[in-house]
Amino acid sequence: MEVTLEAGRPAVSVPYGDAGGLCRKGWTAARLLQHPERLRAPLVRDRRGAPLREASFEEAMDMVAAALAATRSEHGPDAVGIFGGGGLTNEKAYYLGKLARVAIGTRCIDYNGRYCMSSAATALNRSFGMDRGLPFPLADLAHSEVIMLVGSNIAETMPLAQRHLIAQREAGGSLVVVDPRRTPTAEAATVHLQSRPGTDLVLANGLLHILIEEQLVSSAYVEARTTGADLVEEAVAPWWPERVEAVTGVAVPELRAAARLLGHAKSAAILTGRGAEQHAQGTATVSGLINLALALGLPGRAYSGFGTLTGQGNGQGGREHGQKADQLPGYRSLTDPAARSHVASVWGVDPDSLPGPGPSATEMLSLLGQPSGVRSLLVMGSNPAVSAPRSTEVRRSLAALDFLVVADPFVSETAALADVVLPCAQWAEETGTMTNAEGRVLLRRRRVAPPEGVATDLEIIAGIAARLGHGRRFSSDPEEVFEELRLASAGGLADYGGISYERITAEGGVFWPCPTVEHPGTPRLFREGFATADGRARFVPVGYEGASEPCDEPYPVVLTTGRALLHYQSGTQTRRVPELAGEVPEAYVEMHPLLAARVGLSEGGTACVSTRRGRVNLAVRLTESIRSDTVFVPFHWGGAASANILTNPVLDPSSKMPAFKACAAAVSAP
Ligand SMILES: Nc1nc2c(c(=O)[nH]1)N[C@H]1C(S)=C(S)[C@@H](COP(=O)(O)OP(=O)(O)OC[C@H]3O[C@@H](n4cnc5c(=O)[nH]c(N)nc54)[C@H](O)[C@@H]3O)O[C@H]1N2
Ligand SMILES: Nc1nc2c(c(=O)[nH]1)N[C@H]1C(S)=C(S)[C@@H](COP(=O)(O)OP(=O)(O)OC[C@H]3O[C@@H](n4cnc5c(=O)[nH]c(N)nc54)[C@H](O)[C@@H]3O)O[C@H]1N2
Ligand SMILES: [Mo]
Repeated sequence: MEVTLEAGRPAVSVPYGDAGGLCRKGWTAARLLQHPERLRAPLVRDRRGAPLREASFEEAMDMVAAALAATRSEHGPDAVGIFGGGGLTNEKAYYLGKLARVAIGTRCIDYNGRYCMSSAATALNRSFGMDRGLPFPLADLAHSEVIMLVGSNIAETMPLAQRHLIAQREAGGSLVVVDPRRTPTAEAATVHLQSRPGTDLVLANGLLHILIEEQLVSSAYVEARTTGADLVEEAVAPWWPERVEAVTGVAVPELRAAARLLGHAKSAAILTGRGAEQHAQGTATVSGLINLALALGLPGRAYSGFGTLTGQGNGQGGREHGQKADQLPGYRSLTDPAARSHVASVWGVDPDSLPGPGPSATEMLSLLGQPSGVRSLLVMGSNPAVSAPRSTEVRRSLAALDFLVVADPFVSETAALADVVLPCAQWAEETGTMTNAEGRVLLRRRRVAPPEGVATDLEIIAGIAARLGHGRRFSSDPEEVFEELRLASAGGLADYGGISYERITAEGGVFWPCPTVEHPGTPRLFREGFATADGRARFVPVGYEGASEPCDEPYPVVLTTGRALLHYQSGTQTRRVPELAGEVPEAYVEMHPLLAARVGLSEGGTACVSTRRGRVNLAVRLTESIRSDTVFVPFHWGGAASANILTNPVLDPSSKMPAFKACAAAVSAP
């Protein structure tokens, strides 16, 4: 994507001819740079309840540092928290971790990737010993004989990547899509398994059951490259097809057809999206699908493998360099003594001074303002007042903090609750690296100057650190920060040691791990071995524990939530772009006409969707493309239309991922 100034206005173009492209959010993104609602000065509140007023950067930053220092001295360092985002550059994610552990000394840092990547990450680490979303370049998909997408609506959420699926189909390949809705992605599939939300674990075990029964398992691969297959064989034995049909709603012939497609393919890729992962058993579900991939002998083979389709702009890099509660840069563990001493030496501090792991995002938010919880919070790159589960309570507890500071280009729903809002530069106005869904580190260069009165996130982080007495350890120059990140990550799993701005530019991106400047980078992983101690991938037996919230009266339907093509996330950005908001101006609920008729609702009317957490009134959209026992609500709106008033905050026990994708609900006339 190129940004140029035309008569003082930023314009977007794509310099790569047919090989390039943008979705409509990309084409219209420059609208946000000179947007009338954009913040051009910090906003501060003189006391709780007072209105926000404009202030100078100096005054606002002094207030922030004084408040964080006061909380730390009165309540200890763990009373200060940081909440980051997977859209932030690697440099920022790395620096937020360093700010927490060095300048503040708090355990309490986590980020919105907990809502996004954590279940897949946990399962990938468990089976492969490392977590890179895609172990191969996206373009490889065009050559896979079979692709199975589980809970990913790639046509609307990664429209540009769709081209590889189209090429795959044109080359005679087959596409299996598992989704309770017949999405535009499912519409293009060879086989669409329209399963009940929250049952993919059963589906995975059921498909493996059929593969074993029909002798389609790749025994030589299992023997040579994996451990633990026996236990998994036992775990899937009770999942015969009729029983799987009863739980998932997918008919036996369709199950067999999908299993045979996979079992007979010379190359195949199994990929998950948030539909498979955002559940109370999200990690187990991903493990079930990895087991399936291992039984088929896919990981490490040409045009084959298991992967997860990472969401945010820097969803991959954002989860590698330390803004996660338990993590140090280079995907190192905060509890590993060798990792602590390596990173401490790069930072010039005593390893014993580094705090231990802290609470996950949802756990941190649920204790805000409580005696044992965080009392002063910095939010950078997220809008949890809209995107976190149980948003009504999250808004209440954000308001109960002693001090909230939010860095955002706009007054998001979270920023509106802050004591200080720091206006920050946007994507085209600052330089930094992002690691894409393939594990390829890319450089995004500054093309236009930020408006007067706006700072970059790195300037904000370095400014806070300096005011807390750590000025010499923090720079606001992205390349300097990246050079330090290289050293901090060197020797870790996500090793950026050999990557430089210069190389990224010359080579069109570099895939990690890349330990030395001579190393070519690693587009394809696991060809020879896995990142486990013995080099073998692990089968992990997983069992279904039933729906996390069963659908009984008075909540008889399943509510699932997700995305629409024209909006992005909590909507701070896309609800401000007239071309996008004009077309999809309000929140809605998708339901089948049969369900609507049963409860007396019709197209264009208003429905009340209620769950054990709350109720929301939404415009009705009737469609035969959704299961009649399921309703779908996008989460792009705040206030009274927020889907997260409804969602179940129950967490996956190992990843701490909330169950955004299935809870029990009722629909009625308001
Ligand atoms: N347009 C747009 N694109 C985006 C984003 C955006 O906000 N808007 N956000 C980005 C981010 S951060 C992310 S994480 C990605 C997410 O990308 P996706 O994972 O593709 O997006 P979702 O809409 O959350 O969920 C995908 C599908 O899961 C289905 N689903 C719901 N429950 C289940 C279930 O139990 N099982 C199965 N198999 N499917 C289920 C839904 O019907 C939905 O079609 O998109 C990225 N791209
Ligand atoms: N019900 C339901 N809830 C969900 C999901 C779901 O499927 N269903 N999906 C979850 C997922 S996968 C995700 S990733 C989260 C996403 O939800 P959020 O974490 O809220 O993500 P965004 O809406 O992208 O918020 C980013 C904020 O940062 C601001 N921003 C943009 N660029 C910058 C920058 O460079 N610097 C700074 N400081 N700020 C910037 C934007 O204006 C915006 O206010 O939502 C989760 N919540
Ligand atoms: Mo995400």
